[in-house]
Amino acid sequence: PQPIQLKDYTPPAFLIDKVDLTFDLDEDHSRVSSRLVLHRNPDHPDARAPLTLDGKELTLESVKLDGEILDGSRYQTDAESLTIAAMPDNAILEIVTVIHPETNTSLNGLYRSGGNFYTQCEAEGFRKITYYLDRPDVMARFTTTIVADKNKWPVLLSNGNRVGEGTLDRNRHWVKWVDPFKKPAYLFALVGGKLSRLADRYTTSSGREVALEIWVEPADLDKCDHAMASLKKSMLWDEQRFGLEYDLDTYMIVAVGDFNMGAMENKGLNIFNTKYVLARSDTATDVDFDGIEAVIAHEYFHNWTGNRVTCRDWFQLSLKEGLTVFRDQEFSADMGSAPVQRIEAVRTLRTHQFAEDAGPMAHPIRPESYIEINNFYTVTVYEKGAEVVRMYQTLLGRDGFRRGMDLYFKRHDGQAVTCDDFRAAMADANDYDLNQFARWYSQAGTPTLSVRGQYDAAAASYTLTVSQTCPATPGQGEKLPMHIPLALGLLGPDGADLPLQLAGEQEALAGTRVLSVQEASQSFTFINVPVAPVPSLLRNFSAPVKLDFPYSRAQLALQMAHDSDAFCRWEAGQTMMLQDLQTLIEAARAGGELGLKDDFVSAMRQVLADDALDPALVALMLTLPAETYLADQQSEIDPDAIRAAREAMKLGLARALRSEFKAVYSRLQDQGAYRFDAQSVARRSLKNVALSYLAELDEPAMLELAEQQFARADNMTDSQAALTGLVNWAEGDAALAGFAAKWAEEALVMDKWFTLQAISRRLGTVAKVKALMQHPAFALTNPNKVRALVGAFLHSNLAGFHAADGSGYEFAADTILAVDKLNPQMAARLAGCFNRWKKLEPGRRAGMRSALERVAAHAGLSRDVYEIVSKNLQ
Ligand code: HT7
Ligand code: ZN
Repeated sequence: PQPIQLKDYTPPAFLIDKVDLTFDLDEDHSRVSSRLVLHRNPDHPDARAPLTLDGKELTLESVKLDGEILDGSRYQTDAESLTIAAMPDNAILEIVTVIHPETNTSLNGLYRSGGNFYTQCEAEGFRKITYYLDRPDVMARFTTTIVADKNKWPVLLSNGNRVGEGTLDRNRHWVKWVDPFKKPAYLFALVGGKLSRLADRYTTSSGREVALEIWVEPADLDKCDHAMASLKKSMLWDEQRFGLEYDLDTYMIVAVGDFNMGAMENKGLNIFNTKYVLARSDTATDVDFDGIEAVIAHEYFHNWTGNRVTCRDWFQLSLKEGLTVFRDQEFSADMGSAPVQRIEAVRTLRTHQFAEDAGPMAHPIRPESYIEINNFYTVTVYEKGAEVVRMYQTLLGRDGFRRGMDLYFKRHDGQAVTCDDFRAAMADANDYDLNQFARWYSQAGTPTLSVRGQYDAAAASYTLTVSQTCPATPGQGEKLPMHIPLALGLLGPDGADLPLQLAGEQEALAGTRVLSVQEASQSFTFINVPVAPVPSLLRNFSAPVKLDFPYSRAQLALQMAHDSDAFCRWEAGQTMMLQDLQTLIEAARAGGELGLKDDFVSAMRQVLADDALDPALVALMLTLPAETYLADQQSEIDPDAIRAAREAMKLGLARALRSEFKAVYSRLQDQGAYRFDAQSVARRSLKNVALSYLAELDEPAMLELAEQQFARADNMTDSQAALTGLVNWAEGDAALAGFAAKWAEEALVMDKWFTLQAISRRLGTVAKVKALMQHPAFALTNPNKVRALVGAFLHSNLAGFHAADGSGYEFAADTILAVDKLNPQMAARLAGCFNRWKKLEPGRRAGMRSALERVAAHAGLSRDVYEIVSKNLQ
């Protein structure tokens, strides 16, 4: 397959003003009739260009041009398109196709799930429904009529407003929808089936009444309240923070159990993975509740950042995704604890995006080429994209960022635009030069910011020298300096912030300030600094970079105890933890002692004893980095040494701080009835972190704590935490069996059961995962199940997947090939498990290479998997 290149972008030859669709849905096929009103695009370079419509896996029944049926000589089709060479400048084109949602396992286009019909059209699914200009810069007004059996599919939904309905012969009925807003085909949606509705209302700030509807399988109606509350909060927040109101009379959310991603922002008719809608305190954890709030907000926010203003082409994906993730992160920060949200976002970025940036799939947030666009819905485009948007706000301030957003909407409402248009709005609204900032869109790789400090006692000045480098990435050898906002403070000996005054400035400012780093190497001198300070750098993680500063252990301990910036406080603890884990990994490789350092243990003891700290922050400070993150810090990965080191640290801390953990656990144990609010979540998280340490101790009394919590828990957060502690011991077997028996009918809870075992150090083996794939609750066609069991094992169980006998690699290859036949997009996600292969020790490297080669050589491999394995083998 040939890559598609950003530099080859050309505007479409035709534009579509209006689309009328009629769907005739049935059990063994469905018929789609479309009527397109088109005109030639004056911006296209060739005024006689043919019309080429995208179409895949369609059976064409008829083509009519301006009322005349075309015979086969007037158009051409191939596997991916339909072309009409002789086209008038204005035309009405009517096309009838037959499709097979009932056998569509890709979950892309129109498909069936649990008997119902659902669509997924982003990025290029609409072409599996009918022939169309399936590209985001073609925006049209859609009308959709759905015809189906009244009993089998009583609820028929599409975008916009319902304008009519009626009955037909043969027990069939129809519903007609009109979407008044122009939209690209990727935002089209249709749902048909037996669904129940939770209804509510929202009045916008200008007084518009909006009907809110959440549609789910009838048995799930009691799990929609949190999603509805989250939706209303999101609507209010977007009005208050960005002055953005909802624009249709109805906002519908539909939940489906078979879905490739988290959710989809189709205009007026969002389709969600059930995982991001359904929650009851006994079935969903605090993390699930948080995730639902964030994803509901994310999809709602897309109505402006993505739908009203969309992307010109898929290379611009971060225009809508980076911006919308930034918006949902800001929302979550306002709903809960801002520092905790920020630290969690940084953990995600470091664990997943830094790894992507350092591997064979590294790409800038605006990629320059792709083979399969579905492979570019990545942590780089989403999470690093959000960091890039955040940097505008850090450089311009909140008000400046808002001015830029206002100008962006004023200029581009109703348009399909580029990342440069967004950057221009930010620059123009603030009269700020963002030319160098453009490199964040074109350069891949994680920059390293090396900072060195020099205190001059005689001059009472402190000079920071800041240098930046960025490693080579595939296809990009040389990198130019980036425009980096470096937020910082200076701490005095008591850990308090010193006033900050740069040379040449008249006054000192308190707290944090943002330096604009633009050169490869640059110095900043602070004056009137009374003592040698400890620099508190990259506050609130002001840029997606790696920081290198030679902190002493004492300086780290000071920051951990006193830094006014919660991120830096956490970061100091992480730095110390990583240093010691590194020492332990080396010791494990050399077969040495795996003991902990006293200063680290004391620093952690102090964190646990600090009553003034938010318990959620304490919990985060005590959470060890993921095995995969540790692997990414190694020049050569030894999975067993990493596992041994991480376990030694956990057990060492559990032993050293046994009484402290016990006290924290007892203090936080009794919390009354479950509540989902920031304070309760924080207390539960610390309690359960304490339990996770205590459960490491090989003491019956400690396991009894977990058993009691498991038996008594009235909520899934506590239940899952207790089970997690138990599964590593034989006692876990009875608990696992009880859990499965209780929750056999709850698909999302069974996902947790699969994941717990897949990542358990005791149970997470190839043999166990294979056995679990035979469990009646598992299905290879269901992405949630595949992610929960196979995905968790391949991506999150470093030592299990990298078993020395290579069985993990053979299993991965077999499963990727099996899933590829059903759902290429899912298979490509699994194939990412090979991305670190070149860094493994030689024996495992050879095993991974041969598994990769086996997949690459497989006949009929999808474009999706081909792209991942071929880039790995380059
Ligand atoms: N914009 C949505 C992306 C998405 C998607 C992409 C490819 C295939 C399936 C998909 N489902 C959803 C989700 C979002 O970012 O909001
Ligand atoms: Zn999105």
